[in-house]
Amino acid sequence: MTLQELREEAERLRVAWAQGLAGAASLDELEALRVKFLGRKGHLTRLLSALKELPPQERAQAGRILNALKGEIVGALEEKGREIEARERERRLAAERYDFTLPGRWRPLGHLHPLTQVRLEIEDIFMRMGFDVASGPEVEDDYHNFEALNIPEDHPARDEWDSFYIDDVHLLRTHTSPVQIRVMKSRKPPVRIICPGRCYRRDTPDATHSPVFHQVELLWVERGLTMANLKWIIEEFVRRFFGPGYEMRFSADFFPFTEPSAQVHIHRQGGPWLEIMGAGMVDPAVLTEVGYDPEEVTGFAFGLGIERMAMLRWGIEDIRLFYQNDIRFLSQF
Ligand code: 2NM
Repeated sequence: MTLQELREEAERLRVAWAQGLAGAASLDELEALRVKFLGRKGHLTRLLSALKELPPQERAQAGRILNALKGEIVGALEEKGREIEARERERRLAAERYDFTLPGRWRPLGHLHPLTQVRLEIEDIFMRMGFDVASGPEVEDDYHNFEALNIPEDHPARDEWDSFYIDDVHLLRTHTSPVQIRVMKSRKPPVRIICPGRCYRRDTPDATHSPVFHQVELLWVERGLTMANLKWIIEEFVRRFFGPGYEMRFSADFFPFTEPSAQVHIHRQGGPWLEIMGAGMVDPAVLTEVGYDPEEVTGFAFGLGIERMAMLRWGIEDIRLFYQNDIRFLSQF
């Protein structure tokens, strides 16, 4: 090869390079172009290795020509690379732009079941008054569900027609009182607990009965407690749960596990008297059974139905609505 031929070849390369550069639109294409000209087997590299075929006195000049071309190519590569990067960044940013003035997309939201709402609210009221929330098994034994609660052998609740028996001694608990027996047996007084939970009774379903229902029972055992303390607690509960303006009335009742026992009613001006719970002073026989000394401590308890509270609060007339999972009903709460 002669110097003249090398000059011409370099000129053709410059033209080819300029065309290639003009057509490169991405970083990948630019890299391909770099390999094509500057790579190990690239056009310019091939021409540089042809230098040694020239006569020694021409090599320096040929070298300057090729180095100048190489300098152009390297510089142009860098500049074009920056250009393409800037353009791609612009495009990315434009695609990422948010319009914060667009309205949000509506998503249907679930919520807590009305019975859960009522339970949590009752738990909250009593936790704020210093009560612990206790729980226990739903499959109980005869001892904790009946015997320890002073419920006699011939009481109708013990009949298999009124309770769900699993075997001779086990049954589905008919109230949450057995939890209170378990807690009293495991702790010394003072005891301040509420026991929310599912209960089972062998009832035929109708507007006010369900074989599965929910209760909250409260128990406070401590030295010196009286019926007056019980009345205050219930009055405070009524005020916090139903709101102000309710009158309260206790009337005599009977439970095997409390003495005296009472039904509690509330009413608002012009309204009917509504039964909200049963309550009483824990029978000394129950305190003795759990190892407490009834000469030392007294206690009181009450039991209420969560379904009943929810029905009173929202004016619901059929208990079965709580269990049918009809979204038209549930979405109202
Ligand atoms: C009620 C009404 C009155 C009650 C009593 C006890 C215990 F364990 F202390 F003896 N637990 N729950 C009780 C008292 C429950 O439900 C209508």
